[in-house]
Amino acid sequence: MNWKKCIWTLFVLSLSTWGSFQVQAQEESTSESGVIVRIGVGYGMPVATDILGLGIYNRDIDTDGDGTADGVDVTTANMYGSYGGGLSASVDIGYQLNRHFGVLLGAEYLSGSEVTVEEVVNYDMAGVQAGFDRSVAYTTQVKLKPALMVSAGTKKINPFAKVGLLIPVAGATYGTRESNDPSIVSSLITVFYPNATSFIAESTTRGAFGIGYEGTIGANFELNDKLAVFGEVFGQNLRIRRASYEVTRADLIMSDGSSENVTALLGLGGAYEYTEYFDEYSSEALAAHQAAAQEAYTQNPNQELEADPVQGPLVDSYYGTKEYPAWETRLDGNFSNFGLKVGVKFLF
Ligand SMILES: [Ca+2]
Repeated sequence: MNWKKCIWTLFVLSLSTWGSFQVQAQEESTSESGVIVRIGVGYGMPVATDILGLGIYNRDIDTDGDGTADGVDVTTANMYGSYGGGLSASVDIGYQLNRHFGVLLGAEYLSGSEVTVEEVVNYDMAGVQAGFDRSVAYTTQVKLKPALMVSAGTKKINPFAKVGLLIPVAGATYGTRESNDPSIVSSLITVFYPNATSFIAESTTRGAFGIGYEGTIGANFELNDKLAVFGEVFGQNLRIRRASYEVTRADLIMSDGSSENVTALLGLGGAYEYTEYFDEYSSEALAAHQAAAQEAYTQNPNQELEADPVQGPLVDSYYGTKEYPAWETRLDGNFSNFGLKVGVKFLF
């Protein structure tokens, strides 16, 4: 009986000793602490939860059966999306405190994918596309990313998880609006510019300060004590409130190929060259701001605001210009995404 107990004890002891050797071996071969540099490239899909705008699809229909169009069937659809999808490149610099914990400060550049924000498309009875008016946009963005990283601390394949903040520090969303039928853009265009055949506008939207967050899981594949490659899955949740919206170009292209800058006339359609966004403002303050914009125009009328020298100025105020921005309450944009990143990690 006794020798059985003895052998059993030896067996358990040897197992645990073997186990502790294993742990020691891992601790010795896995780098403990030091400066980390991670360089990665990723691709994120937009997490499309927001309504960006409307898609309106008009199709000619024949209701009385005589073969000619006498009505229009309109299909209206929400356009969902996020401006946060696209290719990204990142650099993280940090410190591995021990086998398990590290702190990082990263910078990530996003080259955003193009998203369709709004569109109107007209189809004839046969379903052939005729006129369209389409707005698309893409974002470029630089984010700072402070994060905490927890690693399993294992040899060769070392799983990790990372949580951190997203702090956008630079970038903008660039929009392009194009139409091959300016009457869709505004019925006023056909009145004042009957020879206009197409319309193109470009815009820049800039954001106010905002913070998002990112969660990541992945694994380092350690090539040696100093060098690893990694793969990770990330999810970024980020919304940015608008600070300003600027129309940088609004041109009508005429049938003779010439173009006419109509930026100053946007106000006729309730859009403006330059808009600023506020959480709140009073009607009294807005009225004073608009009066100042009108007074400034009276003092210094600008020929650029005239649509046609014969017909005289269509716009009699600087409201909606960079000097006297139009005011709107805040909108925000969705920059969330979900994707994959691969890269290399150095430990110094
Ligand atoms: Ca008919």
